[in-house]
Parts: sequence; structure tokens; C-alpha cells
Amino acid sequence: MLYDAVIFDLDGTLTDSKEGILTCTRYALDKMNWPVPDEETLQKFLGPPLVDSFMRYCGMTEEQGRTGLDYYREMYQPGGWKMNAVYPGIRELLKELKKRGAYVAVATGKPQKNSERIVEYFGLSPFIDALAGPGEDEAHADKKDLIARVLPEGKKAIMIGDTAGDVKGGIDAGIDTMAAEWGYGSNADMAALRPTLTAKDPREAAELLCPGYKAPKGAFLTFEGVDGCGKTTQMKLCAERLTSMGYTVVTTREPGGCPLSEQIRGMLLSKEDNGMCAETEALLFAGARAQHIHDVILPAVEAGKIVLCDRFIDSSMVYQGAARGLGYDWVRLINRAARETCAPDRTFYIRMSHDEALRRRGAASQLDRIERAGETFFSETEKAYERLCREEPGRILSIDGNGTIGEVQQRVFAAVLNEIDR
Ligand code: Z5A
Repeated sequence: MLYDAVIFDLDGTLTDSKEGILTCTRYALDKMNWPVPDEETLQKFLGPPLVDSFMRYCGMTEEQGRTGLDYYREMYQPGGWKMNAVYPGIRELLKELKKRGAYVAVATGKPQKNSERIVEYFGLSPFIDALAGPGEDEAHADKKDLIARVLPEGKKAIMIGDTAGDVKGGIDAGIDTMAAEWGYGSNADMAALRPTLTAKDPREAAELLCPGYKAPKGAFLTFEGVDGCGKTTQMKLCAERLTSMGYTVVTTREPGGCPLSEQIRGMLLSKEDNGMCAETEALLFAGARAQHIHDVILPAVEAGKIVLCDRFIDSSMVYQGAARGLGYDWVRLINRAARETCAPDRTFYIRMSHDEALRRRGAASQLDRIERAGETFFSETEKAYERLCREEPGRILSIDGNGTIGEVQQRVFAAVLNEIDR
């Protein structure tokens, strides 16, 4: 490790708060019936204190600027701050720094309380040893002072930030600096201050700070359950949350997920009876899967992404192996290549009460081939899922799918995060 203390700026360095800041700024201007500047001017609001920007770019007096700030907070405080996302690659960088024993801190011009809330909400707190931002009684704090508040004695330290203010703060504090070119600040302004290091993205920062760094492989997680159990809804919510935490997420589904496999899906889930026999059905699911693995899943996992897949081989085991009566051995055989090259890291089975599953199924308007298979068929799928869970408790995690979407999401997201954040 080149440094044993690494200090980060927050906005524009660890997190991308652009959407939240601009949305709340537009809200404040609307409330004041003030013309909203063009996009290019609005971008300049990212970084400097808001009252200054209202004065400089909207021609407000200081008093009007303060009113603007009050309106801005009206939207920002209750939830606007959540319109934020950790930059892709940051989580991996922080993890690597901690793995190598570095002290990691944040020195930000954003108020201390707001910053702590963001770091906590986006799951960064486990990686952060200390955080300094202006206190409630401070309108503004100098970057050099903020750095001094978290700078440990006797450690070789570096300040990483996306603006000239961050680089200057680091230089004034007497430590090395890294220009983070992925944020909002002007790269030319930072370069003019001659930072010790410059990185175009968090991955390059990791390579510079941690010699020999290799970006970790991604993960392949599958979601299973009887139809109507809520897995598609839960998977989408998990994807949104994980993306905001800095993960690169790919959501996909079976049958389908890539153009050729989506064509096969059309045959498999036809609304008309196309006379397909059970064996053909099982082989088409396996064929669609082979293409999906080749085109989408393996390349994404290899590139370090988190793949969330709506159904996978377990569905074939349950629907074709058990409910269609083809047997597990044969289904395993025709999916052998898939099982060997692309076994899920973890499968989340969303368990649903029989009555609620029936109710949701009954609400569907037009049924496809498989949904028309009848009551006994679906009871068989429920039993088969339970059996798979008993047989493979290490891989398949059963999660209670009863309750509101929000309640179920708490359980599912905790399980997903536990799997990928270890
Ligand atoms: N199949 C197979 O036989 N062999 C295989 O190898 C594979 C698949 C891969 C794919 O159908 C069919 O292919 C499937 C298995 C078979 N057949 N069946 N039957 P699909 O892709 O069209 O759909 P699905 O996977 O069966 O399910 P789905 O329609 O995507 O539903 P879901 O994922 O289970 O649930 P959802 O879409 O999230 O929610 C369903 C509804 O419930 C929706 O209106 C939600 O708003 C609502 N919902 C969700 N959660 C809640 C809660 N908590 N409370 C209240 N309402 C909720």
C-alpha cells in the first residue's frame, strides 16, 4: 500500500448526488417563481454553496438566496437526499483499502449530519473510520480544517477529491492528493494544482493505491418461486437499491434474457395451444438457457457485475422434472453444461402461502400454456420447491414472501446484501 490513511471527499467522489441536487434546486426555483437556468448553468450548482450559486447564476440577492436554500431543504431533507448513488467501483475500492488495513475517512463540505446519513443509507459506514463535515453551527468549513479533523498522526495520507478545492485542501494540509476525474469538478483546474496522482475512475484509483489490485468477479444470484410469489417485483427493487449503492447490476429472466432466448420464450409461453410435448418444452427451456448463459450471464459475471436472474435451472427441475413428470435426473442431464459452467452463487426462494399464490394467479387476465396447466400441476410445483430447499439448504435460501411488498423487500434485500457484501 502506498498510503496507510486515505481521505475522501463525499459529493462527486464517493457519491453522485447530481440528480438530488438538481431536482431540489429546480423545486426551490419553481417555488420562488424564478426562471430555471439552462442545463449547462444548472450543472454549475454542483459543488459550491447553494446560496452563492443562486446569487451568481440566478441573479438573486443574498436574502433571496437564503429563501431558495430553505425551499431546497424543504425537498432535500425528507427524501431528496436519497436521490444519490455511490459511483460504480467505489465500494470495491473501499473494500480493498480496508482489506489492506488502511485508515479511511471522509472530509466533506456537506453538513456533517447529512453526510453521516448518506454514508449510512448507502451502506458505506462499515468502510469509514471517521467523517468530518461542517457542524450545525458552521455555515462553511475550510477543506484544510476538515481534513485536519480526521487526519491521524504518523500515517502517510492522501486526500482524494473531484474539485480543485479538494486538491488545494490536501496540499494545504500537507498531504498527497489524488484528482478524481470521475466527479463534477474541472479536471483542468485540478491539474493546474499538480496533484500527486490522477485517476479517471475508481478502478484506476484502486490500481494506483493498491499495487496488484484486481477487480473482483461479479456474482450470479437467482430468484425462484411459484408464479405470482412476487420475485420479479422483489428482484427489481433489489436491483435499484444495489445500483444506488454502487454495484453494477444486470437484471435478466428465464426463459429469455437475450434476443434468441426471447424468441424461444414466445413459443414456450404461447397463449395458444401449440401442441408442444413435455420433452420439447424441457429441451427448449434448456436451449434458451444455454444461449442466455453464453450471451448475458457469464460475460456479465466475468466483468464484475451482479447478475440477478428471474428463474433458472431450479424452475426446470420443479416445472418439468417434477410437475411434468420428466424426472430430476433427465432434467439435470439436459442442463448439465449449464450446471457445470454457471451454477448460481445463491438462490433466493420466495415462499408464498398457497392461498395467496392462488389468489394472485386468479387475478391474471390471459393465461399462457404453462399457467393453464391446472391446480394439481401448481400444487406439484409448490411441493417440488420445498423439496429442493430441503435438499440444498446451502445454496437455496428460503425467504417468507408473505406481507406487503415493503416488508418482503426488507427480508429479501438483507439476504441479497449479505450474500454479495461479505
Ligand atoms: N418455467 C418453466 O416451466 N421452466 C423453466 O425452466 C423456467 C420457467 C425458467 C415463466 O413465466 C414461466 O415459465 C413460469 C415458469 C415456467 N410459469 N408459470 N406458471 P413468466 O416469466 O411469465 O412469469 P413467472 O416467473 O411465473 O412469474 P411472474 O408473473 O413474473 O410473477 P412473480 O415474479 O412471481 O411475481 P410479480 O410479478 O413480482 O408479482 C405478481 C403480482 O403480485 C403483481 O401484480 C405484483 O404487483 C403483485 N405483488 C407482488 N408482491 C406483492 C405483495 N407482497 N403483496 C401484494 N401484491 C404483490
